[in-house]
Amino acid sequence: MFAHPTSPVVPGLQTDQFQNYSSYHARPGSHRWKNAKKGLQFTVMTVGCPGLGRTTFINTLCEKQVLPPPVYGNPDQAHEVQPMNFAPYNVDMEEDGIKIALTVIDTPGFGNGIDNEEHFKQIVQYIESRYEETLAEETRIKRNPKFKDNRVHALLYFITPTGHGLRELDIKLMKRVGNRVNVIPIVAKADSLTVDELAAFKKRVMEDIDNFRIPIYNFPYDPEEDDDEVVEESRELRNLLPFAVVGCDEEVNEADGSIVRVRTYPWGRVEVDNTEHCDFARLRFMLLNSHLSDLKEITHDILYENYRTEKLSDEQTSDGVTAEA
Ligand SMILES: Nc1nc2c(ncn2[C@@H]2O[C@H](COP(=O)(O)OP(=O)(O)OP(=O)(O)O)[C@@H](O)[C@H]2O)c(=O)[nH]1
Ligand SMILES: [Mg+2]
Repeated sequence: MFAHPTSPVVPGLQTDQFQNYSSYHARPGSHRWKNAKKGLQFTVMTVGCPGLGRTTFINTLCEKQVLPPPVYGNPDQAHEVQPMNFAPYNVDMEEDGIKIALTVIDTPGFGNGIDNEEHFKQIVQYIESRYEETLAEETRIKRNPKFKDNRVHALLYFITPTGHGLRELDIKLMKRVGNRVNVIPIVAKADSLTVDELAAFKKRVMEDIDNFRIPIYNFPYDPEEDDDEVVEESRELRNLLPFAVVGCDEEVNEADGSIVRVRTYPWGRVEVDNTEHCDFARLRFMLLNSHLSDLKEITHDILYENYRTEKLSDEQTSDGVTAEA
């Protein structure tokens, strides 16, 4: 099992270390890409309460409009609670010359009820059903060479920027799924908070994660085994958790010919790829570049392996009971 964050941190907006990531188009190569030549299947699930900016985030992440803008329905039906559903989107991307077959699974309707127990169950079931497919494939005598690995490698959990800390819903969901998937907590609509409020909010969220023993993906590293560069990078990323994100609503052509992705306000703008403004660029880089392989490996070697062991030992136990009866 991967560890909980060892110590709560006060991340704030760290401006100096991350200049490398601030450019929208220039992203440096990574030591983790050595074997990734053919293109990689990578699946991310986005979960968060309605209206927290998931659709906007997905489009910002993929650098194109993957999801259509929301269609607001008839106001007479606005009170009707829509059931949660799983909406997968496939996007072919290329990062540093590496092809990625990205699948984003959005979960519209999550958290819109008074009791969301059913939603927690459905999300766990969805993740487990993907493990089940892999297990069934592994146990076939003749494997399908075209088998697609549909396992969810990371779950981005959108935290409401209340300023107070985690809510019961956040704690419950992350605890329920944390031993099945790499949970990456993010502060949605981080522009709703001032710099100081955001730093305090991040600190509170990490304290809650620690106190409630919520298993999240906390950039595990081994100081003995890993290169100094990896250790340093992992520490920095851990200190940024939960990532503060802002979704882009406009692309602006600058006088020097560059394109800047922004969210505009009457008084100014937030540049979503600027690490001095939010953590989006750092999150994107780690997700689709530096830590993609790590997320896949942890999914396969630890999370799936635990599922497989539990499943097979449950089956053995029930066989034993049947045999004895
Ligand atoms: N201030 C701010 N507004 C945002 C941000 N991201 C999205 N929005 C706005 O929030 C509203 C909802 O955004 P969506 O991306 O549709 O949110 P969603 O989570 O997909 O919503 P549902 O699918 O309806 O649950 C839109 O008006 C967006 O423009 C952000 O980072 N900051
Ligand atoms: Mg949406």
